[in-house]
Amino acid sequence: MKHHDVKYSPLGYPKPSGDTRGTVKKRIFLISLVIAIIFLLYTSTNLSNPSNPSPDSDDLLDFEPTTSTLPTPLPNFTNPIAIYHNGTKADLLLTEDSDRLTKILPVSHVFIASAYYYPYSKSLGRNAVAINMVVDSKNFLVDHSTYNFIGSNSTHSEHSVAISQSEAIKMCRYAPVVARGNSVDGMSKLEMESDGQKVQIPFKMARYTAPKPVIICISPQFVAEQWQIFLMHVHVANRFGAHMHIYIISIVNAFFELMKEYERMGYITMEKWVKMKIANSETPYFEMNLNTELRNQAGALSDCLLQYKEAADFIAFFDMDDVLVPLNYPTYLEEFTAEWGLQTNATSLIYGRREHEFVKAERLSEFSFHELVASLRSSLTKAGKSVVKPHLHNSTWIHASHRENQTTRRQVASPRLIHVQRPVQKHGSNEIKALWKFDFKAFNETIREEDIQAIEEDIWRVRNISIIAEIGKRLPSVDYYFPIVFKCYLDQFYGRALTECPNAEKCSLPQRDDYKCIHTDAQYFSGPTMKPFTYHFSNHAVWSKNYGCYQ
Ligand SMILES: *[C@@H]1O[C@H](CO)[C@@H](O)[C@H](O)[C@H]1NC(C)=O
Ligand SMILES: *[C@@H]1O[C@H](CO)[C@@H](O)[C@H](O)[C@H]1NC(C)=O
Ligand SMILES: *[C@@H]1O[C@H](CO)[C@@H](O)[C@H](O)[C@H]1NC(C)=O
Ligand SMILES: *[C@@H]1O[C@H](CO)[C@@H](O)[C@H](O)[C@H]1NC(C)=O
Ligand SMILES: *[C@@H]1O[C@H](CO)[C@@H](O)[C@H](O)[C@H]1NC(C)=O
Ligand SMILES: *[C@@H]1O[C@H](CO)[C@@H](O)[C@H](O)[C@H]1NC(C)=O
Ligand SMILES: *[C@@H]1O[C@H](CO)[C@@H](O)[C@H](O)[C@H]1NC(C)=O
Ligand SMILES: CC(=O)N[C@H]1CO[C@H](CO)[C@@H](O)[C@@H]1O
Repeated sequence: MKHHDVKYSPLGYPKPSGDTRGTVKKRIFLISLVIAIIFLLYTSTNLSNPSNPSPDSDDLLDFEPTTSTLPTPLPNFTNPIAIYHNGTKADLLLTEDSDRLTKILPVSHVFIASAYYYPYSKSLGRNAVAINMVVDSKNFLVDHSTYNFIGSNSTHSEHSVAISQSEAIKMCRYAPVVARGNSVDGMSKLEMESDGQKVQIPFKMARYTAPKPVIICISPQFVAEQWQIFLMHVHVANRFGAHMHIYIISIVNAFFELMKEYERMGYITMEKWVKMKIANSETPYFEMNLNTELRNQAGALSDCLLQYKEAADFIAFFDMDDVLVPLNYPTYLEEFTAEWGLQTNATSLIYGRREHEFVKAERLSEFSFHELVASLRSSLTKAGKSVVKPHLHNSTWIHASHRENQTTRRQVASPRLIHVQRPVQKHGSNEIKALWKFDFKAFNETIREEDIQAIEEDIWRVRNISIIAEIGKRLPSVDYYFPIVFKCYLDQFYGRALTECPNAEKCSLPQRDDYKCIHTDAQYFSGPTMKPFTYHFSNHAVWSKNYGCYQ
């Protein structure tokens, strides 16, 4: 894809407008990620009844039960204890930079982020299986490769072949891949097979109902602290009839508690997104997180697609700081339906994004939606984000699927996403403003006064709930991680040609005693050495208080 050769912007269709000055900084992409952020592999947490994870049921139960221990093997799971050296055999971890994109290894390592079973799928057929993974894409031809799997119920086992599609970018060794195939009725066990060897992996039942017909999938957040952007997004989404499905790697404690309350109220679903780890290996490998694009953001969004494939009418793949306000209709459902009506062969709607700044309230008690909107200022438009009908896609990428024929993308002229990647502190240094300049002018999107008022009243209502008012007192009032991550991205890859796989793995995130995070953790498993594919995965993800503020 083109974006390797241009200044890095994870857009399949780099068509910036208003970028005539060509300053590299203007091309910078993912600021959203700084705030909104990304990543890591995700694990199925509930094998028994995963299709209806009640928003409330898992809060405390899935909190880290004890300090992490060695993974317990699944039934029939081959765990070669003999070679297990405290998680990793150091001499097998390859670090030579010159080899990262070329070295051929004895096996291709695969990390399974999630797998879904569909008794029936409109697009995938009966008893479909979709496996969402990260695959070593330099060891063999990743495109069009197939994966063998065995699905079983109590009476039958069936060998099947899953065909795959990748959302690879050249600079990263590991590629996000979704493979899909079909298996038995009432599948209760799923195994991956390579050359006669197999390993059982966890899977979840796809969802058949969604809280709302429109789901907004939010890229994984790490060291998340910008609760003002969350409040803006969640109340806008709710007003216009969408449910947010938010991937989280790490988040400051009070913000986590705030989100949990919104989850209890049914506005959002929080999804644990975990780091990828190779529990053990007998063959050499490159570290996965370091060699995967942006914490496998594409994998998180594909997970969301696969999870709601049968349940949602429309799925939007946005960042936390990409806020869409419908222009012509009172709901997203009507707006997207009407937009599709204008081009019935469309495979996605692409909403452009305008950079925005706004002045942040320092405290929840002072948060005013009127004031926030009044402080919004618009700048140039950048390439957008996609909204899809889920049956038309089997995978996606950060902006839109690489696998989609670009001629059937419908570029929506207006409205555009209000990309609030520039929160301005009332007090505090706002150093990012100096490092990364935009020419902000008058706000140039439409939010109707009646909507502003209704959103304001909803915020008042929520803020009046005593537990939320109490959490509000502990939310951070000044930025801490936002400028650190932003500067790291700026140093590493924003606004220039990629020279390495883009991600925040090398960012140094200082830890503070007075600023703690909830971070995901999980049990990690590695299957036996299998050729060509050796599988790794996690299970039983938890929210951990002990992991720290890391991405
Ligand atoms: C195993 O790993 C843990 C955590 O990374 C570390 O604290 C411990 O020292 C390691 N033990 C050995 C024997 O390497
Ligand atoms: C998705 O997978 C199904 C089943 O393999 C296939 O029929 C369909 O064409 C795929 N859709 C896309 C957009 O690749
Ligand atoms: C197991 O799968 C086979 C093949 O799909 C099917 O015929 C059979 O009814 C299934 N058995 C159960 C118990 O679901
Ligand atoms: C899709 O529809 C648009 C407008 O309705 C038309 O211009 C275009 O040729 C169509 N594309 C295909 C591939 O049918
Ligand atoms: C995209 O669709 C158009 C119209 O159907 C077709 O001519 C073109 O070959 C397709 N491009 C690709 C890359 O499949
Ligand atoms: C708002 O955007 C439209 C379309 O991009 C443009 O024509 C108009 O001049 C802009 N208005 C302001 C006040 O910037
Ligand atoms: C919130 O509480 C205040 C005082 O406790 C009350 O005056 C106000 O009407 C409440 N607002 C809503 C929307 O419930
Ligand atoms: C393939 C395999 O090893 N299957 C075994 C899985 O575990 C059950 C019960 O523990 C055995 O009965 C199977 O033979």
